Amino acid sequence: MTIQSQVDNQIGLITLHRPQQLNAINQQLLSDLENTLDEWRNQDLRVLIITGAGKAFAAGADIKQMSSFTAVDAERFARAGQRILRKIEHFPAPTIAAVNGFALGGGCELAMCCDIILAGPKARFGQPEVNLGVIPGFGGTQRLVRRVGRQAALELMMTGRMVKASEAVQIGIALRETEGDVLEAARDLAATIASKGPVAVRYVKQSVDGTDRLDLDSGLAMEASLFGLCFATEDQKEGMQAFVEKRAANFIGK
Ligand code: CO8
Repeated sequence: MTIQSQVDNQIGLITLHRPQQLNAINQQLLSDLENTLDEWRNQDLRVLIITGAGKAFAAGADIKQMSSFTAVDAERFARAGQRILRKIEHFPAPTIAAVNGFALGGGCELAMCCDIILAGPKARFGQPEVNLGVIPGFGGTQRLVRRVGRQAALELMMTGRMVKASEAVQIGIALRETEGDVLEAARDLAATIASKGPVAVRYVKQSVDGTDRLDLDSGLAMEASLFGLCFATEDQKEGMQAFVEKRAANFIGK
């Protein structure tokens, strides 16, 4: 297997696992990733964390595999990658990328599909495809612009420059740089999110995702509907009752 997956206290952890090749994303890894996402999609996960084994998060799509691609192979690979990364973006539970090292090319694109990116001290982000005579193919030209704006995205993609964690935070690729182990920080963040009302957390994501495709009035209407739906859950009753009784809420996700 090119990935390792485990679930602990309803927090799923996917570790990209081709450390000798800096977790370069090949067809097998994409397929293993898709199988796990499909399997976990309908499980009651509260958070999904993605990280990399060894010194990389993922140093991009597998250049050795791609070097012999025809145009048709390359388009197919890009489409498969985009489809699978979209599954991460649309994963029902919140997702955290714990970027432990190089997140380059397809690796940076994968991280950008997660709701929150935490950058460890050794994290390096970049879209170096132009060094190879190609462009990003797993959504980089679209998602990097949305994260950092057109100018900064163009500079990064036209020069292939790598940025350290601090600059990644400053321009908006990552949320924050962690002082110590990034996976530990991701687990702490996941535990905090997992302790909240799980249905409400999912609705927050669903509502925020609407900003990509809805005008403000439609987005507000969706928010109001989801707000109303919360009142059909046991968790809303428990959450408000617990507040009144000055105790911690015991959410069950229903
Ligand atoms: N693909 C395949 N193998 C890789 C990759 C990669 N992207 N990155 C690293 N490796 C391999 C190296 O070849 C090496 O293997 P070996 O020991 O067998 O020679 C091993 O990992 C260790 O790498 P290095 O010795 O190079 O390690 P360094 O610490 O010296 O350097 C770097 C680390 C700077 C990260 C360097 O490895 C590097 O520049 N890697 C390539 C980065 C890159 O260009 N990534 C973008 C790839 S293109 C892409 O992602 C497009 C995505 C969209 C695809 C669309 C489908 C068509």
